[in-house]
Amino acid sequence: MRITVLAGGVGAARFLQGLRTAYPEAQITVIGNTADDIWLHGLKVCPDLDTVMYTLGGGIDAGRGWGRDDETYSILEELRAYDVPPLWFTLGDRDVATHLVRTQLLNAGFGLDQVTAALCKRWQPGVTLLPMSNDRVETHVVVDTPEGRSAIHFQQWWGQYRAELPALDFRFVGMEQAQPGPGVVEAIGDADVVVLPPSNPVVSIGPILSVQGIRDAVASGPAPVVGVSGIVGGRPVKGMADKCLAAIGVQADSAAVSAHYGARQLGGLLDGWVYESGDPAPDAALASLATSTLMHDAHSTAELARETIGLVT
Ligand code: FO1
Repeated sequence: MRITVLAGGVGAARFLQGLRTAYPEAQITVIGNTADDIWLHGLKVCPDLDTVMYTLGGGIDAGRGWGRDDETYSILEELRAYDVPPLWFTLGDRDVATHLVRTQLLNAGFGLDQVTAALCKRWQPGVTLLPMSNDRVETHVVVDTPEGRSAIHFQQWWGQYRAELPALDFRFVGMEQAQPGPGVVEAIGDADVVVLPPSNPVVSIGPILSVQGIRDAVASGPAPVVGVSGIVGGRPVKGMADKCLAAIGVQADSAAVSAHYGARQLGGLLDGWVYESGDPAPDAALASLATSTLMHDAHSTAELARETIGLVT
């Protein structure tokens, strides 16, 4: 079976662990969000690609869900000593090695897809990890500060302000010019099933679907499309999706998120929707499954993956 997953960071990476366990024979392709990417201190950082790569490769800091395990912060301390901003992004020493390799390869002229494949040679994630685009796209958040209205990088809004500054708008800077990365549209068209895992619908799945041609490929492709809610009891299981949904006028509940993606029968994307038992049911046009969506251990995560794929295949 060929399974293609559109992925953000932590939630998607955990779901992918379950998917790999539940379907060891499947060919899994992951289309990763790169709109969270940021250039820092001359280095290209790709948080969502790295979260997927480290998680599936066994190198993730399991407590945080991002960054390297057994991490140290000498570089960050030195940057602090030099008072070189920005200091709100926690750059770990081991993680910096990844960014150094990535940046060197990009500077040598390789595309982000090739660079990601090179990094994955070390981590062997057991999936094919494709950036949504090789072109630079960055999510910026329009906020009001005491100094006036401005657009700040998503990572600053997320990391420094903990998404507490109300987001007035999200802008995917560079999106108009961005082309899908090599293999991305093909991975959707050739899939037996396409999955929208429990990732942030606004700033993780949103940018992927906004790259020219990707939404159309998902909506008009032959494969059934199934989504998993990352909202349980009106709150995100992890992260700050509620703040992002509020900014685009979507309620933080599972049914509202499924309506945001839309049922394929009604011109949207989804054929199926998996959501937490007890949460509001989605539109009857969708095949749906109310179950336990909390991925507390390897067993429950694999079970969720099995139920998700089983709903539409
Ligand atoms: N998240 C934070 O909240 N604060 C950080 O300082 C931070 C650093 C960081 C470094 C590398 C990396 O791969 C991820 C990092 N994250 C950090 C996570 C990241 O900001 C978000 O979780 C994702 O971009 C949202 O999907």
